[in-house]
Order: sequence, then C-alpha cells, then structure tokens
Amino acid sequence: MEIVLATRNKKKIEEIKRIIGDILISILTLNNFPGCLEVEEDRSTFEANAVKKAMAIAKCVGKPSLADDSGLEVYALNGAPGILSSRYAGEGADDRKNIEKLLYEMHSIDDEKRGARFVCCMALAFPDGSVKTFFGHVEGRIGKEPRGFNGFGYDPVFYPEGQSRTFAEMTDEEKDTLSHRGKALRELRSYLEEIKIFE
Ligand code: ITT
Repeated sequence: MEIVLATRNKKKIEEIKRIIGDILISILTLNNFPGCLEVEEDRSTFEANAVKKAMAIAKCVGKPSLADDSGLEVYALNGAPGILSSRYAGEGADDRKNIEKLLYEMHSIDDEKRGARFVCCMALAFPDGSVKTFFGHVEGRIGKEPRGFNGFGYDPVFYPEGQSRTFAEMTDEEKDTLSHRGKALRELRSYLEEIKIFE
C-alpha cells in the first residue's frame, strides 16, 4: 500500500521512515503532490491538528495519509510552547530562534522546576473520511544551554527522564526508543500489522 506523509518537516519524514518504512510498500510525501494546498494548523490540540492535516491530504490525493502533530510542553510555562512549538519565536522562526526564546523565557527557573514533555499525535486518514489516531509522549527536563547536533527542533535542550544526554546527543536509534514519535509510530505499526493493510 502507498501512504502519503502529510508533513513538510524532513526530519519527521526521516524518523517516520526509520520506524515504519520497512512495512509499507511505498511512502510518498507532499513533494509528490504539489497541487495540495498548505493545511492551516488552527486547531487547539495536537490531535485535532493531526486529524485535520491527514484528512485534508487523504482527500486531496485519494490515498491514505499520515500526519504528525507534535510539540514540547513545559510545565513551568503552563504547557507552552505546546501546539505553537514550531513557531514559538514567530512565524517562520527556525529551531535556533525557538530554542533561544525558550531558554530566555526559562532563564530564572531553577533546575528542579524545568520539567517538560514532548507529545506526538499521529493521524492516519483514509480517502473515505475514516481516521485513526496514535499517541506518544516522553517526560524530561529542559537544560540551560543547547547540547548536541543530532535530531531537530528542541532536541538540543531536552533531556529525557533518567538520561544525562539530550536527544541531540543521542543516536537515531536511542532517540527512537525513547521518543514521543517513536512510541506513537510503534502503536501505528502494530495497528498496520494487525489489519495487514500494507500487503
Ligand atoms: P508539519 O506540520 O509539516 O508536519 P512542523 O515542523 O510545522 O511540520 P508541527 O506543527 O507538528 O510540525 O510542529 C512540531 C514542532 O515541535 C517542531 O517544529 C519542533 O519544534 C517541535 N518538535 C516536535 N517533535 C520534536 C522532536 O522529536 N524533537 C524536537 N523538537 C520536536
């Protein structure tokens, strides 16, 4: 079966391919369908945004579509940046700017109050309008300076619980084992294997 990834984030695409790539016959991305318009992420939850993206693309391309909506929730900031994670420092902000803003907002917060979690919702939508969602999260804490060069987004400042290295200091495999996206994708993988939809 062909599945279309409803994301323009190259790093997410790499992670998705690493974890479920082997069980699907073919993975296409939005680059294969330039005619599909950008879907506005204007809903108030990760789930609602993921479902909106996946359904819009499944309808546009006439094939099953998988969308990821994810982000970082910092407890001391009442859950910010949350659904605004990719544009925390403003529309079009890059990872460096978003991290800079986060560290600035947290500069007076003590070590023991720097708890945070990454959250991921993956939505698998079909052209007939049906949709299924899968969730994953990982608890951790925010460091005081960026460390490491792997991954993307807030990885250089996120220490998963019980770890002394950030996600950006880990190998792909180490991040996948612990990460919110890894967990959601393994749930999705079990579902696909169960319904044998990839055959
Ligand atoms: P698409 O909407 O095209 O999928 P996006 O990057 O805009 O791409 P989101 O709206 O879901 O995706 O925003 C997710 C943001 O949350 C992402 O840009 C990072 O800043 C952050 N994020 C999500 N998962 C992450 C991860 O595994 N590591 C680091 N940061 C992550």
